[in-house]
Amino acid sequence: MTVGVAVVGVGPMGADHVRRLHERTNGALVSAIVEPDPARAAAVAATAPGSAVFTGIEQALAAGIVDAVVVATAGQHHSAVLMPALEAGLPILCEKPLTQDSSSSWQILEREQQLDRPHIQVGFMRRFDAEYRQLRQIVMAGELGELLMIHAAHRNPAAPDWYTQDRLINDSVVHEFDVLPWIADSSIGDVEVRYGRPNAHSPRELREPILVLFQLESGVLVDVEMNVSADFGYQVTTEAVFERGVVRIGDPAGAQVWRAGASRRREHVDYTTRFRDAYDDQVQSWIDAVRSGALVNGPNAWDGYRVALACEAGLAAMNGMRSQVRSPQRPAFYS
Ligand code: ISE
Repeated sequence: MTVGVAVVGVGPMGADHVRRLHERTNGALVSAIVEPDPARAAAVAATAPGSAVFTGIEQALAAGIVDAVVVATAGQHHSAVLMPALEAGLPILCEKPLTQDSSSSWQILEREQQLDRPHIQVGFMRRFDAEYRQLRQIVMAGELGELLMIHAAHRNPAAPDWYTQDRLINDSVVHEFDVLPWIADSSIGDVEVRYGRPNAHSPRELREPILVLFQLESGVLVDVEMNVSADFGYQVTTEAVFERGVVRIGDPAGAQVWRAGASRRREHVDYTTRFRDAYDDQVQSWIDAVRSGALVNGPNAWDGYRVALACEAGLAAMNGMRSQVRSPQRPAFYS
């Protein structure tokens, strides 16, 4: 069976998914592109010949050509796409965040639980990155003793126009709130935010870089430098400190060239290249899960909800409060 996928929202992320599904994913085709901007829709549809263009998810679903849905609109529009897709009983890969806050995420969980099993996978693609996976394995195997601390850096070259202060948490640190507890196999207890010296090159309305500190229930202490005006390139690194060693991941691969008294290695400039393999593996394994009937093979809506709770604590922490992350009971549906 070839899975006909509707990609909803074809900004940079959605357009990247369309290309990936069309060019590099086995067992899938882009059957529908849902996008209200006609020029953007036409430009992206041209990269996936055979796809039909719609302005709303309901029309695409009514056309009877959609087996699965990728949600790549801005986060505040996710609920409006997730609800009809769940209503139609379709498998969904939803870009992060699941929704814009925990109460709307909870509504999604309630609706999803009316189905026979989880249908939503959340696009926390870092869980498919080979180095994060290796680090998790080292933690799980205990080969370096217990994990004690994690130092992470998440640096973007520059913030886009639409980037606002809350996005430091909801759009960017959201990844660390998912992947670092996953690596450490422990939930976030509380969150604190400290501000660095302001970067004169940051957009005026942004107060950053920030240092996000969180303690996991296991006691592991995590610090994340979130910096969206790093200028030199796109860099996401993690250094994990164990009882008997240190593991560092995320440094650029490829040739290191020594020349004229200096050594040089290329750095990434955006996430689509830094995490290209992780995105490809995520989408391929989701399509495989859809074809096998498993529907989800990766972080699910419950994970998305837990991260939404962490983001709320992170937003409160940006206002100076050290904030506890609520830890509700996981419904049996997600176990
Ligand atoms: C963006 O939305 C992403 O998901 C990137 O991975 C992240 O590095 C960036 O900060 C976000 O704005």
